[in-house]
Amino acid sequence: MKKTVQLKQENLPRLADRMVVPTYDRGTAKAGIVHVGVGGFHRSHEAYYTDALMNETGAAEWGICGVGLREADRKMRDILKEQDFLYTLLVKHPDGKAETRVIGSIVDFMLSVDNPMAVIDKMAHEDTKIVSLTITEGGYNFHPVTGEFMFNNPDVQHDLAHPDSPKLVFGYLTAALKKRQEAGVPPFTVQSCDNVQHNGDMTKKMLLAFAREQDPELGDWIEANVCFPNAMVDRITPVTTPADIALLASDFGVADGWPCTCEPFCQWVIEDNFSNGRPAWEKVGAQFVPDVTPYEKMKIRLLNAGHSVLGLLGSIHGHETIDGAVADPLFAQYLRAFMDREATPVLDEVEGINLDDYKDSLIYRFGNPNIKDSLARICLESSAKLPKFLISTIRENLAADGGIEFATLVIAAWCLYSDTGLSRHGVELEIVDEMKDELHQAAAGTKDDVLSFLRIDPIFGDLVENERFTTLYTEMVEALYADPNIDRLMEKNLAG
Ligand code: CS2
Repeated sequence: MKKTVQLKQENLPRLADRMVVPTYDRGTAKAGIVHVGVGGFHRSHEAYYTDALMNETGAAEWGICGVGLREADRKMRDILKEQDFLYTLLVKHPDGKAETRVIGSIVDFMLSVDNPMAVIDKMAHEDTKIVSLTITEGGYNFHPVTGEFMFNNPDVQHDLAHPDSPKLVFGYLTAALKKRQEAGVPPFTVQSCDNVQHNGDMTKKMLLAFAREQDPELGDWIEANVCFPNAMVDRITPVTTPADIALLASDFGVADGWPCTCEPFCQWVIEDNFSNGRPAWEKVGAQFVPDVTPYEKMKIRLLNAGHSVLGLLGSIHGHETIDGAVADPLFAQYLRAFMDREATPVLDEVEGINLDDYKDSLIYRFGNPNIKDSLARICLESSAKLPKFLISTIRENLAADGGIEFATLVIAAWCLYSDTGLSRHGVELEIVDEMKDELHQAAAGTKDDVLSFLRIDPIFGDLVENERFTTLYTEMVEALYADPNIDRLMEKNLAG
């Protein structure tokens, strides 16, 4: 048994016989990318691609400086800092094999809460060519129905009043771009890596709304000079567990305080639209295409929505993980029927992709028994996810007279879930959502007003006025409240 070695730069040579380690010179790597929102997904995806590229070509100008905008980011920053920002990526295959590699592309990590100006200066530095984002679906601050920037968010008001110490990403981007404009430094690209359709266009629209409110001329300069590539991002990345940390120590002899686990599959389809250069990520598997629209819609409406279908129905049933849910034939059948009958009819063609094969591959990926992606993670922040993943499909099917039964049951289940916070067996569910109280209150009103949950305007908008939808929802929510046996209602949809 090998002695356990602490993950650190100076120990990399000792670790090289146990796993793949960076071969490039991290000491001289510049941070060409500043990334806001270093969580599991960034670490399994963009940081992974960038590390692979640095290994392949050196690419010393494309290191990553992580930025955390929340106090909650301190824990990861502290742990990563202790290990020179290195971490292990643990790629888990369905057959039980685990591949490990040490990722070295993150070369620094700053917390804006400690020093907002330092973060603005870092973004404004001429070495920074790209500011990339994983700020979650909710971070874009747009109204799901109107698509407009929400100025009534108190943090936005704070940022407009305090341009030197903002709280939100738009305040940072605006302040940094202003400095670059004043100093005559070319602007960075703003690259969204979140599951939002047209994520680049959406980021641009939101940033322009905010920047124009602060300084209309700067807004014009941003519009004319800054690129916002759209992208489709994909890699299932469950929450790191103590078992992952223990496995690395026992099987590989590595002490890593916060490794990252993920599935083998990985995809990144990006529009080649950058203001100030970019890494040659195509050398390590990313695809550059002229228009990413069909890819992103396909991924969000099938994979992410499929996750939400399993997540909410599965939570009420009492399943705990995605692989557990798809191993249940009723859930597997329901998922496929949702994809085939409701999600697919409103998708566009994707050149070179056979949608049936894509759906088969999703079910295979979801079934990976070593990923153990928890339904609690999937249901996290459903209020930000469902409008983008699922409710858009309902809207488009209502407009096209398509089927809505499979998706509507998920909304009814979400209401019960938000109201009782219990599975059908009375087991307490872990609900984490920025709108948790509002969701709970609205759901609890169901007994007096059956449409109470649908009256949450920033989620459902005018859907509450659509009779076809509300009639079906009413039937389903009444049936669920009478008997939370979700399986019976799933079977009914499948039979219908
Ligand atoms: C998941 C995503 O958050 C969710 O609900 O659907 O995190 C999903 O695992 C990734 O987008 C996969 O690429």
